[in-house]
Formats: sequence, C-alpha cells, structure tokens
Amino acid sequence: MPPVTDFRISYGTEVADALHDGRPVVALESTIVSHGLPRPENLRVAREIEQAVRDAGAVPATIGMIGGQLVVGLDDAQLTRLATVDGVTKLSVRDLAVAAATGADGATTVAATSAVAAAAGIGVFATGGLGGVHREAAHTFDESADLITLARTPIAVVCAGVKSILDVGATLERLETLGVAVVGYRTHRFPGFYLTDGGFDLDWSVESAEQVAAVLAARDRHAVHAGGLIVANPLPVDEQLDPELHDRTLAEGLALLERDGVTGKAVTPYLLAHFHSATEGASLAVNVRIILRNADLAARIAVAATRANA
Ligand code: PSU
Ligand code: MN
Repeated sequence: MPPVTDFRISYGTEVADALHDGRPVVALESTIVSHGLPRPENLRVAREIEQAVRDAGAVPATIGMIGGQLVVGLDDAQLTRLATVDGVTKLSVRDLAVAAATGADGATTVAATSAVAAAAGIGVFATGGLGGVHREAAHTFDESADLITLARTPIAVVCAGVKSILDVGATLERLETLGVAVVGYRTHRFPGFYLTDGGFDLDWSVESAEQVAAVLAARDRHAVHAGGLIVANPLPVDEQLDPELHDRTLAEGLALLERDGVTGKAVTPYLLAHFHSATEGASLAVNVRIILRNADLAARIAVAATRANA
C-alpha cells in the first residue's frame, strides 16, 4: 500500500451528513471488535452495535484506521477488514500519528476513539468497559491511557464500568484525581462490567438520557472544565455473569497472565480472551448484552442532546 499523504480524518458519508445537519451521532470504538471479542462473533456484534444505535434514532460512527487513514464512520467493508484481517494494530492516542504515517490498519481504544470523536465534533460514545488501573500497577505502573485521555477530552462515554481484571477502587480514585466525572445510570454503585455491582459507591446518579444531556449542556455552558463524563450503565442483576464463575475465571486469568509474563498493551486482550474461552461463551453473551444496552443508552443521550441544542 502506498503511504498515505492525506492525514485528515475521513468521514463515512452518513456520518458526514448527520454531523453537517446537526443530527445525533454516537461514536463506537474498534478495539472491542479487533481485540476485545473473539472471531467470528466480533463482526456480527460490531454490526449489531451499529444497528442498536440506529434503532434508538442516532447514526453510528465506528472509528478506526484503514491503511493509515483515520476514518470516522467505517463502512461495512472497512469494519469487516478490522474484524477479520490479521495484523490490525491496537491504537491508543499516542499511536495515531505513527500508524497514519506508516500506513497501518488499526483499531482505536477508548482513549483514541474519544480523542478522535471529540475532534470530529461527536459528543457521545458507547463502549463495553473502560481501561483502568491494573492490579499490579503499584509496581508495573500499568494504567490505561483511557483515564488521562478522558481527563482532557469533552466526551460522554457510556460503559458498564470496568472489569474486575482491574483494580476497580484504584481506577475510581484516579478518575477523581484526573477530574473525570462519573455518574451511575439509575444506580449509586459503580458497575463491574460482567457483574452488576463492582463493589464501590458513586456520588452521582442520573435517571434519564435527558438528564445526561443536561449535564453535558451545563459543562458546555460553564466552559470551566471540558473533561470527560463516564455514564456507568449496569446490567440488571438477572443478566449478569454467574458471580462464582466470574471469580474463578478471574483468578485463573490473573495466574496465567503472571505465568506467561504478559505486559503492556497485550494485558487487556489476553485477559478478555481468557474470559471468553474459559466460560465457553457465557461471558461473550453477557458482553454482547452490555454493549447493545450501552449503544441504546448512548443513542438516546445523543438524541436528547440534539433536542436540547435545537
Ligand atoms: N475493557 C474491556 N473490553 C475492551 C477493552 C477494555 O472490558 O475491549 C479495550 C478498550 O478498547 C480499552 C482498551 O480502551 O481495551 C484498554 O486497553 P489498555 O488497558 O491497554 O489501555
Ligand atoms: Mn496498559
């Protein structure tokens, strides 16, 4: 592939039209597709997420890099490429320019997707779980760039909290330090992704998509701190992963991580893959449910935010 010479963001036509017309758009990440979900379900799920956004009245903008070109609103062929081709690179914010200049295919993490979405004028983003502070971070310094990027990026991220593969308490402490707002959606407990309750209280709870839109409007009106907002959307208790299976799988996964000496950006995909294989699909089904619920809520927030601006 020849080197890319146009480093501007390119837009899918539907997304470009929606942004131009001021219609609701929801950003979606591609790392969950390339590195977070197993093949071949990943492509089907990627399409279902987009459909969930549409069903709730917004336009999906899945973000990724194709041959060095940063794309907001991947088309189906591009989405298929990131879901099925070997050698797709996991891109955090720091990687974007290097990957562009070298013509890489890449999937954007929460950090990279947030930064690109905000640059594109998209204010709402749906994902499954955020990156955070890893359990051995006191020694390894392994803290996801998702956190610091959200500190400086004006975007609302709808997620189901963070997975307990992380140090959940430390992650919440870092979000406080970094100035990232966290609100529970109809809950005062921070969700633990597969589990409804991640074990920690939240200061704030919102009751509706309209209320989240009001938070975003207040942030913009004040123009004091243009940071991120995490909207933590828990699974209903009767849909969570069996807690006993969850705890066993987590303990095994952490032991394997140690045994295999996995470090750096490989850590999160390694643990996710372990969950998917060790629970024989149970965690995948829960994961898909989480993402679809988050896509729906994010779209309703985007719709409410558009109405509030009208
Ligand atoms: N957590 C999940 N599923 C995921 C990820 C995190 O439950 O797919 C992905 C997201 O793209 C997130 C990234 O931004 O992993 C974080 O990776 P790291 O820990 O290397 O920053
Ligand atoms: Mn890391």
